[in-house]
Amino acid sequence: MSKQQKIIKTKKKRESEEEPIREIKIRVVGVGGGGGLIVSSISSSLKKVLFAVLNTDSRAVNEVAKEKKIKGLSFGGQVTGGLGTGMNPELGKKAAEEDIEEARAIFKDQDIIIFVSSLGGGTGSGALPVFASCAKEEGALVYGVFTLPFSFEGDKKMNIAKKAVKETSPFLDAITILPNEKIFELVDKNTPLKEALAVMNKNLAESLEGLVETIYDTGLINIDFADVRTVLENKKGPRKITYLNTIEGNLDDGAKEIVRRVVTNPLYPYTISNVKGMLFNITGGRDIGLTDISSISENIYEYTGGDAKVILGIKQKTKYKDKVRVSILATGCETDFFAEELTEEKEKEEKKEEEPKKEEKKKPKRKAKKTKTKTKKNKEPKKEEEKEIEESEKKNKDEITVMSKEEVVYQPEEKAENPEDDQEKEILEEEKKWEKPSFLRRFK
Ligand SMILES: Nc1nc2c(ncn2[C@@H]2O[C@H](COP(=O)(O)OP(=O)(O)OP(=O)(O)O)[C@@H](O)[C@H]2O)c(=O)[nH]1
Ligand SMILES: [Mg+2]
Repeated sequence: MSKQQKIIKTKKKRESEEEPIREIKIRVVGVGGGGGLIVSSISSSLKKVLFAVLNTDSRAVNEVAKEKKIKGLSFGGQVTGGLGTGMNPELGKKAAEEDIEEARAIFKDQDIIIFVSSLGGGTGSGALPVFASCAKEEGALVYGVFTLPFSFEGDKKMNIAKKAVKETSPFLDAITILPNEKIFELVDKNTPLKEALAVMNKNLAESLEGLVETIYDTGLINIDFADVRTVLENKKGPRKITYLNTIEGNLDDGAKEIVRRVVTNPLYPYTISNVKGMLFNITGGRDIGLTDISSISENIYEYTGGDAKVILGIKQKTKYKDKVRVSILATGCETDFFAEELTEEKEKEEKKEEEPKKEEKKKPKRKAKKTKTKTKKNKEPKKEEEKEIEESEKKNKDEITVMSKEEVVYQPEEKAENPEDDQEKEILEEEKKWEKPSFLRRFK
Protein backbone atom coordinates (compact mmCIF):
# COMPACT_ATOMS: atom_id res chain seq x y z
CA MET A 1 0.00 0.00 0.00
CA SER A 2 1.38 3.41 -0.90
CA LYS A 3 1.79 6.15 1.66
CA GLN A 4 -0.91 8.12 -0.08
CA GLN A 5 -3.35 5.20 0.31
CA LYS A 6 -2.36 4.79 3.91
CA ILE A 7 -3.14 8.42 4.58
CA ILE A 8 -6.56 8.17 3.00
CA LYS A 9 -7.29 5.00 4.88
CA THR A 10 -6.43 6.59 8.20
CA LYS A 11 -8.71 9.49 7.43
CA LYS A 12 -11.66 7.35 6.32
CA LYS A 13 -11.34 5.14 9.33
CA ARG A 14 -11.53 8.14 11.60
CA GLU A 15 -14.56 9.56 9.87
CA SER A 16 -16.45 6.30 9.84
CA GLU A 17 -15.81 5.64 13.50
CA GLU A 18 -16.64 9.23 14.30
CA GLU A 19 -13.74 9.51 16.69
CA PRO A 20 -13.90 12.80 18.47
CA ILE A 21 -10.92 15.02 17.79
CA ARG A 22 -9.56 16.73 20.84
CA GLU A 23 -6.52 18.83 21.29
CA ILE A 24 -3.94 18.07 23.91
CA LYS A 25 -4.40 19.76 27.26
CA ILE A 26 -1.25 21.47 28.43
CA ARG A 27 -0.84 23.23 31.75
CA VAL A 28 2.27 25.34 32.34
CA VAL A 29 2.92 25.63 36.06
CA GLY A 30 5.40 28.09 37.57
CA VAL A 31 6.58 27.15 41.07
CA GLY A 32 8.31 29.72 43.31
CA GLY A 33 9.35 33.29 42.54
CA GLY A 34 11.45 32.86 39.36
CA GLY A 35 9.16 30.18 37.92
CA GLY A 36 6.18 32.46 38.46
CA LEU A 37 7.88 35.32 36.61
CA ILE A 38 8.77 33.15 33.62
CA VAL A 39 5.23 31.79 33.38
CA SER A 40 3.70 35.24 33.63
CA SER A 41 5.84 36.40 30.72
CA ILE A 42 4.56 33.61 28.46
CA SER A 43 0.92 33.73 29.42
CA SER A 44 0.09 36.86 27.45
CA SER A 45 1.30 35.47 24.13
CA LEU A 46 -0.04 31.93 24.32
CA LYS A 47 -3.76 31.55 23.92
CA LYS A 48 -4.22 27.82 23.98
CA VAL A 49 -2.66 26.78 27.23
CA LEU A 50 -3.72 26.81 30.86
CA PHE A 51 -1.35 28.50 33.27
CA ALA A 52 -0.82 28.33 36.99
CA VAL A 53 1.57 29.95 39.42
CA LEU A 54 2.16 28.28 42.78
CA ASN A 55 4.14 30.07 45.45
CA THR A 56 4.37 30.37 49.21
CA ASP A 57 4.75 34.12 48.83
CA SER A 58 1.13 35.25 48.59
CA ARG A 59 1.99 38.77 47.45
CA ALA A 60 3.97 37.42 44.51
CA VAL A 61 1.06 35.11 43.63
CA ASN A 62 -1.42 37.94 43.69
CA GLU A 63 0.82 40.00 41.45
CA VAL A 64 1.07 37.39 38.67
CA ALA A 65 -2.48 36.10 39.05
CA LYS A 66 -3.81 39.56 38.08
CA GLU A 67 -3.49 38.14 34.58
CA LYS A 68 -6.83 36.43 33.99
CA LYS A 69 -5.37 33.34 32.36
CA ILE A 70 -3.12 32.48 35.29
CA LYS A 71 -4.53 30.47 38.13
CA GLY A 72 -2.70 31.50 41.28
CA LEU A 73 -2.26 29.28 44.31
CA SER A 74 -0.64 30.60 47.42
CA PHE A 75 0.20 27.43 49.33
CA GLY A 76 1.41 26.56 52.82
CA GLY A 77 -0.03 29.61 54.57
CA GLN A 78 0.03 27.83 57.92
CA VAL A 79 3.74 27.05 57.83
CA THR A 80 5.02 30.15 56.02
CA GLY A 81 2.44 32.80 56.92
CA GLY A 82 2.30 33.62 53.19
CA LEU A 83 5.76 35.20 53.31
CA GLY A 84 7.91 32.72 51.37
CA THR A 85 10.30 30.22 52.92
CA GLY A 86 13.46 32.32 53.18
CA MET A 87 15.53 29.75 51.27
CA ASN A 88 14.32 26.82 53.36
CA PRO A 89 13.38 23.85 51.14
CA GLU A 90 12.14 21.80 54.13
CA LEU A 91 9.56 24.51 54.70
CA GLY A 92 8.77 24.52 50.98
CA LYS A 93 8.11 20.80 51.12
CA LYS A 94 5.83 21.11 54.18
CA ALA A 95 4.01 23.98 52.53
CA ALA A 96 3.34 21.89 49.42
CA GLU A 97 2.09 18.99 51.52
CA GLU A 98 -0.25 21.32 53.41
CA ASP A 99 -2.14 22.31 50.27
CA ILE A 100 -1.56 19.30 48.06
CA GLU A 101 -5.27 18.80 47.32
CA GLU A 102 -5.60 22.35 45.94
CA ALA A 103 -2.57 21.69 43.76
CA ARG A 104 -3.97 18.33 42.65
CA ALA A 105 -7.06 20.07 41.30
CA ILE A 106 -4.74 22.10 39.04
CA PHE A 107 -2.91 18.99 37.78
CA LYS A 108 -6.08 16.97 37.17
CA ASP A 109 -7.19 16.02 33.65
CA GLN A 110 -4.11 17.36 31.88
CA ASP A 111 -2.16 15.54 29.18
CA ILE A 112 1.09 17.43 29.69
CA ILE A 113 2.17 19.41 32.72
CA ILE A 114 5.22 21.61 32.33
CA PHE A 115 6.74 22.72 35.61
CA VAL A 116 8.89 25.84 35.36
CA SER A 117 11.03 26.79 38.32
CA SER A 118 14.25 28.58 39.17
CA LEU A 119 15.91 26.30 41.68
CA GLY A 120 18.03 27.31 44.66
CA GLY A 121 15.39 28.92 46.88
CA GLY A 122 13.14 27.18 49.39
CA THR A 123 9.79 27.23 47.62
CA GLY A 124 10.48 25.83 44.15
CA SER A 125 13.20 23.46 45.30
CA GLY A 126 11.25 22.14 48.31
CA ALA A 127 7.80 21.91 46.73
CA LEU A 128 8.68 20.48 43.31
CA PRO A 129 9.19 16.85 44.35
CA VAL A 130 5.78 16.94 46.08
CA PHE A 131 3.98 18.61 43.17
CA ALA A 132 5.66 16.56 40.44
CA SER A 133 4.77 13.35 42.23
CA CYS A 134 1.16 14.49 42.47
CA ALA A 135 1.06 15.49 38.77
CA LYS A 136 2.39 12.06 37.82
CA GLU A 137 -0.24 10.37 39.98
CA GLU A 138 -2.84 12.30 38.04
CA GLY A 139 -1.58 10.64 34.86
CA ALA A 140 0.00 13.54 32.98
CA LEU A 141 3.25 13.55 31.06
CA VAL A 142 5.42 15.67 33.33
CA TYR A 143 8.15 17.91 31.94
CA GLY A 144 10.36 20.01 34.22
CA VAL A 145 12.10 23.15 32.97
CA PHE A 146 14.50 24.40 35.62
CA THR A 147 17.26 26.94 36.06
CA LEU A 148 20.23 26.52 38.41
CA PRO A 149 21.52 29.46 40.47
CA PHE A 150 24.53 31.55 39.48
CA SER A 151 27.80 30.38 40.96
CA PHE A 152 28.25 33.77 42.68
CA GLU A 153 25.17 32.91 44.77
CA GLY A 154 27.23 30.32 46.60
CA ASP A 155 27.39 26.58 47.17
CA LYS A 156 24.44 26.48 49.51
CA LYS A 157 21.99 27.55 46.82
CA MET A 158 23.57 25.26 44.23
CA ASN A 159 23.31 22.30 46.59
CA ILE A 160 19.67 23.06 47.30
CA ALA A 161 19.06 23.16 43.54
CA LYS A 162 20.90 19.90 42.84
CA LYS A 163 19.06 18.12 45.64
CA ALA A 164 15.78 19.36 44.18
CA VAL A 165 16.74 17.97 40.75
CA LYS A 166 17.57 14.63 42.30
CA GLU A 167 14.35 14.42 44.31
CA THR A 168 12.09 15.61 41.50
CA SER A 169 13.61 13.51 38.71
CA PRO A 170 11.82 10.24 39.49
CA PHE A 171 8.49 11.93 38.79
CA LEU A 172 9.52 13.59 35.54
CA ASP A 173 9.34 12.24 32.02
CA ALA A 174 11.63 14.90 30.65
CA ILE A 175 13.83 17.55 32.20
CA THR A 176 15.57 20.67 30.95
CA ILE A 177 18.16 22.29 33.21
CA LEU A 178 19.67 25.64 32.38
CA PRO A 179 22.37 27.14 34.59
CA ASN A 180 21.77 30.86 35.08
CA GLU A 181 25.57 31.14 34.81
CA LYS A 182 25.23 30.52 31.06
CA ILE A 183 23.53 33.90 30.74
CA PHE A 184 27.06 35.35 30.66
CA GLU A 185 27.55 33.70 27.29
CA LEU A 186 25.04 36.25 26.04
CA VAL A 187 25.49 39.30 28.24
CA ASP A 188 28.35 41.18 29.81
CA LYS A 189 29.29 40.32 33.41
CA ASN A 190 28.48 43.90 34.41
CA THR A 191 24.89 43.69 33.25
CA PRO A 192 22.45 44.43 36.11
CA LEU A 193 21.07 41.19 37.56
CA LYS A 194 17.47 41.92 36.66
CA GLU A 195 18.38 42.46 33.02
CA ALA A 196 20.53 39.35 32.97
CA LEU A 197 17.71 37.21 34.37
CA ALA A 198 15.34 38.69 31.84
CA VAL A 199 17.56 37.27 29.07
CA MET A 200 17.14 33.74 30.43
CA ASN A 201 13.42 34.24 31.11
CA LYS A 202 12.76 35.57 27.62
CA ASN A 203 14.68 32.74 26.00
CA LEU A 204 12.80 30.16 28.04
CA ALA A 205 9.48 31.81 27.39
CA GLU A 206 10.12 31.79 23.61
CA SER A 207 11.20 28.17 23.65
CA LEU A 208 8.13 27.12 25.61
CA GLU A 209 5.94 29.09 23.24
CA GLY A 210 7.58 27.29 20.34
CA LEU A 211 6.93 23.93 21.94
CA VAL A 212 3.30 24.68 22.58
CA GLU A 213 2.90 25.91 18.99
CA THR A 214 4.59 22.78 17.70
CA ILE A 215 2.15 20.59 19.56
CA TYR A 216 -1.00 22.54 18.80
CA ASP A 217 -0.33 23.83 15.34
CA THR A 218 0.44 20.43 13.99
CA GLY A 219 -3.30 19.91 14.57
CA LEU A 220 -2.55 16.99 16.78
CA ILE A 221 -5.31 14.50 17.24
CA ASN A 222 -5.20 11.42 19.43
CA ILE A 223 -3.12 9.46 16.99
CA ASP A 224 -0.50 12.20 16.93
CA PHE A 225 -0.45 12.56 20.68
CA ALA A 226 0.99 9.05 20.73
CA ASP A 227 3.98 10.45 18.83
CA VAL A 228 4.42 13.35 21.22
CA ARG A 229 4.19 10.83 24.01
CA THR A 230 6.90 8.70 22.40
CA VAL A 231 9.29 11.63 22.36
CA LEU A 232 8.53 12.97 25.84
CA GLU A 233 7.49 9.99 27.89
CA ASN A 234 9.98 8.20 30.03
CA LYS A 235 8.99 4.64 30.77
CA LYS A 236 12.29 3.30 31.91
CA GLY A 237 14.48 4.74 34.61
CA PRO A 238 15.32 8.37 35.11
CA ARG A 239 14.01 11.24 33.05
CA LYS A 240 15.12 12.27 29.62
CA ILE A 241 17.45 15.25 29.47
CA THR A 242 15.81 17.59 27.03
CA TYR A 243 16.93 20.39 24.76
CA LEU A 244 14.31 22.97 23.88
CA ASN A 245 14.79 25.95 21.60
CA THR A 246 13.01 28.24 19.18
CA ILE A 247 14.53 30.75 16.77
CA GLU A 248 13.40 33.00 13.99
CA GLY A 249 15.55 33.48 10.90
CA ASN A 250 15.53 34.65 7.29
CA LEU A 251 15.40 32.11 4.50
CA ASP A 252 18.16 34.15 2.87
CA ASP A 253 20.50 33.10 5.67
CA GLY A 254 20.34 29.56 4.35
CA ALA A 255 19.22 26.32 5.98
CA LYS A 256 22.64 25.59 7.43
CA GLU A 257 22.78 28.84 9.41
CA ILE A 258 19.15 28.63 10.55
CA VAL A 259 19.74 25.11 11.83
CA ARG A 260 23.05 26.01 13.45
CA ARG A 261 21.28 28.68 15.47
CA VAL A 262 18.42 26.49 16.60
CA VAL A 263 20.63 23.60 17.71
CA THR A 264 23.29 25.71 19.45
CA ASN A 265 21.52 27.76 22.08
CA PRO A 266 24.43 29.06 24.21
CA LEU A 267 22.35 28.78 27.38
CA TYR A 268 22.52 24.99 27.21
CA PRO A 269 25.25 22.96 28.85
CA TYR A 270 24.57 20.04 26.48
CA THR A 271 24.00 19.37 22.78
CA ILE A 272 21.53 17.36 20.73
CA SER A 273 24.01 14.84 19.39
CA ASN A 274 22.83 11.25 19.81
CA VAL A 275 19.36 12.26 21.01
CA LYS A 276 16.69 9.59 21.02
CA GLY A 277 13.62 11.56 20.09
CA MET A 278 12.87 14.85 18.44
CA LEU A 279 9.88 17.00 17.79
CA PHE A 280 10.41 19.93 15.49
CA ASN A 281 8.33 22.45 13.74
CA ILE A 282 9.01 24.78 10.85
CA THR A 283 6.73 27.75 10.35
CA GLY A 284 7.24 29.73 7.16
CA GLY A 285 5.44 32.11 4.83
CA ARG A 286 3.14 31.05 2.03
CA ASP A 287 6.10 30.99 -0.34
CA ILE A 288 8.28 28.64 1.62
CA GLY A 289 9.37 25.95 -0.80
CA LEU A 290 9.84 22.28 -0.51
CA THR A 291 13.58 22.71 -1.00
CA ASP A 292 13.77 25.04 2.03
CA ILE A 293 11.83 22.59 4.18
CA SER A 294 13.95 19.75 2.91
CA SER A 295 17.28 21.47 3.60
CA ILE A 296 16.27 22.57 7.08
CA SER A 297 15.06 19.12 8.06
CA GLU A 298 18.06 17.36 6.59
CA ASN A 299 20.43 19.71 8.39
CA ILE A 300 18.65 19.18 11.70
CA TYR A 301 18.63 15.45 11.17
CA GLU A 302 22.39 15.47 10.69
CA TYR A 303 22.88 16.88 14.20
CA THR A 304 20.99 14.04 15.88
CA GLY A 305 23.42 11.25 15.19
CA GLY A 306 20.88 9.39 13.09
CA ASP A 307 19.29 7.25 15.77
CA ALA A 308 16.34 9.41 16.75
CA LYS A 309 12.63 9.14 16.20
CA VAL A 310 11.92 12.43 14.50
CA ILE A 311 8.53 14.09 14.21
CA LEU A 312 8.35 17.08 11.94
CA GLY A 313 5.56 19.62 11.76
CA ILE A 314 5.19 22.25 9.05
CA LYS A 315 3.02 25.31 9.14
CA GLN A 316 2.39 28.29 6.90
CA LYS A 317 1.49 31.75 8.07
CA THR A 318 1.12 34.68 5.73
CA LYS A 319 2.90 37.09 8.08
CA TYR A 320 6.15 35.09 7.89
CA LYS A 321 6.83 36.02 4.24
CA ASP A 322 10.51 35.07 3.78
CA LYS A 323 11.05 34.48 7.47
CA VAL A 324 11.05 31.13 9.16
CA ARG A 325 10.53 30.05 12.76
CA VAL A 326 12.02 26.76 13.84
CA SER A 327 11.27 25.04 17.15
CA ILE A 328 12.94 21.96 18.43
CA LEU A 329 12.51 19.66 21.40
CA ALA A 330 15.05 16.87 21.60
CA THR A 331 15.07 14.23 24.33
CA GLY A 332 17.80 11.92 25.52
CA CYS A 333 20.63 14.46 25.42
CA GLU A 334 23.99 13.47 26.81
CA THR A 335 25.79 15.56 29.36
CA ASP A 336 28.47 15.32 31.99
CA PHE A 337 27.72 18.82 33.16
CA PHE A 338 25.37 18.01 36.01
CA ALA A 339 26.00 16.63 39.44
CA GLU A 340 27.32 13.13 39.99
CA GLU A 341 23.88 11.83 40.85
CA LEU A 342 22.67 12.59 37.35
CA THR A 343 25.57 10.64 35.87
CA GLU A 344 24.73 7.74 38.16
CA GLU A 345 21.13 7.81 37.00
CA LYS A 346 22.22 7.84 33.38
CA GLU A 347 24.38 4.81 33.85
CA LYS A 348 21.45 2.96 35.38
CA GLU A 349 19.29 4.07 32.47
CA GLU A 350 21.78 2.77 29.92
CA LYS A 351 21.92 -0.62 31.62
CA LYS A 352 18.13 -0.87 31.62
CA GLU A 353 17.97 0.23 27.99
CA GLU A 354 20.12 -2.63 26.72
CA GLU A 355 17.49 -5.29 27.55
CA PRO A 356 14.14 -3.88 26.45
CA LYS A 357 15.47 -2.34 23.23
CA LYS A 358 14.71 -5.33 20.98
CA GLU A 359 11.25 -5.96 22.41
CA GLU A 360 10.28 -2.33 22.10
CA LYS A 361 10.97 -2.22 18.42
CA LYS A 362 8.26 -4.81 17.82
CA LYS A 363 5.62 -3.00 19.83
CA PRO A 364 3.03 -1.04 17.85
CA LYS A 365 3.64 2.66 18.32
CA ARG A 366 0.07 3.61 18.94
CA LYS A 367 -2.26 1.88 21.28
CA ALA A 368 -6.01 1.90 20.92
CA LYS A 369 -6.26 2.05 24.69
CA LYS A 370 -4.87 5.59 24.81
CA THR A 371 -7.41 6.76 22.29
CA LYS A 372 -10.22 5.39 24.44
CA THR A 373 -8.98 7.23 27.50
CA LYS A 374 -8.97 10.49 25.55
CA THR A 375 -12.47 9.80 24.24
CA LYS A 376 -13.78 9.40 27.75
CA LYS A 377 -12.12 12.60 28.91
CA ASN A 378 -13.60 14.41 25.98
CA LYS A 379 -17.13 13.79 27.18
CA GLU A 380 -16.56 15.50 30.48
CA PRO A 381 -18.14 18.94 30.92
CA LYS A 382 -15.76 21.71 30.01
CA LYS A 383 -14.58 24.30 32.48
CA GLU A 384 -14.96 28.00 31.74
CA GLU A 385 -11.25 28.65 31.01
CA GLU A 386 -11.10 25.65 28.68
CA LYS A 387 -14.09 26.95 26.72
CA GLU A 388 -12.35 30.28 26.31
CA ILE A 389 -9.24 28.54 25.04
CA GLU A 390 -11.24 26.41 22.61
CA GLU A 391 -12.84 29.47 21.10
CA SER A 392 -9.51 31.12 20.45
CA GLU A 393 -8.21 27.84 19.00
CA LYS A 394 -11.03 27.75 16.45
CA LYS A 395 -9.99 31.16 15.20
CA ASN A 396 -6.40 30.08 14.81
CA LYS A 397 -6.68 26.86 12.80
CA ASP A 398 -4.15 26.38 10.02
CA GLU A 399 -3.45 23.50 7.70
CA ILE A 400 -0.60 21.31 8.68
CA THR A 401 1.28 18.21 7.79
CA VAL A 402 2.89 16.09 10.47
CA MET A 403 5.64 13.81 9.39
CA SER A 404 7.89 11.41 11.12
CA LYS A 405 10.87 9.60 9.79
CA GLU A 406 9.04 6.29 9.75
CA GLU A 407 5.61 7.32 8.70
CA VAL A 408 3.39 10.08 7.47
CA VAL A 409 0.35 11.22 9.35
CA TYR A 410 -1.84 13.70 7.62
CA GLN A 411 -4.69 15.52 9.23
CA PRO A 412 -6.68 17.35 6.59
CA GLU A 413 -8.93 20.10 7.81
CA GLU A 414 -12.51 20.37 6.60
CA LYS A 415 -11.87 23.65 4.84
CA ALA A 416 -8.98 22.07 2.98
CA GLU A 417 -11.35 19.50 1.48
CA ASN A 418 -13.63 22.18 0.05
CA PRO A 419 -11.35 25.06 -0.86
CA GLU A 420 -13.31 28.25 -1.16
CA ASP A 421 -10.66 30.56 -2.41
CA ASP A 422 -7.46 30.56 -4.40
CA GLN A 423 -5.22 30.86 -1.40
CA GLU A 424 -6.57 27.63 0.01
CA LYS A 425 -6.07 25.90 -3.33
CA GLU A 426 -2.47 27.02 -3.26
CA ILE A 427 -2.02 25.63 0.22
CA LEU A 428 -3.52 22.34 -0.90
CA GLU A 429 -1.00 22.17 -3.70
CA GLU A 430 1.79 22.79 -1.23
CA GLU A 431 0.47 20.15 1.14
CA LYS A 432 0.42 17.56 -1.59
CA LYS A 433 4.09 18.15 -2.09
CA TRP A 434 4.74 17.67 1.58
CA GLU A 435 3.03 14.38 2.07
CA LYS A 436 6.38 12.68 2.31
CA PRO A 437 8.93 13.57 4.97
CA SER A 438 11.38 15.85 3.26
CA PHE A 439 14.43 14.10 4.62
CA LEU A 440 13.19 10.84 3.08
CA ARG A 441 13.06 12.36 -0.39
CA ARG A 442 15.84 13.48 -2.65
CA PHE A 443 15.37 16.49 -4.86
CA LYS A 444 17.17 17.43 -7.99
N1 LIG B 1 16.31 32.58 35.39
C1 LIG B 1 15.82 33.13 36.50
N2 LIG B 1 16.28 32.78 37.69
C2 LIG B 1 15.76 33.38 38.78
C3 LIG B 1 14.75 34.37 38.70
N3 LIG B 1 14.45 34.78 39.96
C4 LIG B 1 15.24 34.06 40.78
N4 LIG B 1 16.03 33.22 40.08
C5 LIG B 1 16.99 32.22 40.57
O1 LIG B 1 16.26 31.29 41.34
C6 LIG B 1 16.80 31.14 42.63
C7 LIG B 1 15.66 30.93 43.61
O2 LIG B 1 14.90 32.12 43.72
P1 LIG B 1 13.32 32.15 43.83
O3 LIG B 1 12.70 31.56 42.63
O4 LIG B 1 12.92 33.53 44.15
O5 LIG B 1 13.10 31.16 45.06
P2 LIG B 1 11.75 30.51 45.57
O6 LIG B 1 11.59 29.19 44.92
O7 LIG B 1 10.63 31.49 45.42
O8 LIG B 1 12.06 30.21 47.10
P3 LIG B 1 12.04 31.18 48.39
O9 LIG B 1 11.85 32.58 47.91
O10 LIG B 1 13.37 30.94 49.03
O11 LIG B 1 10.92 30.69 49.23
C8 LIG B 1 17.64 32.38 42.81
O12 LIG B 1 18.71 32.10 43.63
C9 LIG B 1 18.10 32.75 41.43
O13 LIG B 1 19.27 32.02 41.07
C10 LIG B 1 14.30 34.74 37.42
O14 LIG B 1 13.42 35.58 37.21
N5 LIG B 1 14.87 34.08 36.36
MG1 LIG C 1 10.32 33.32 46.59
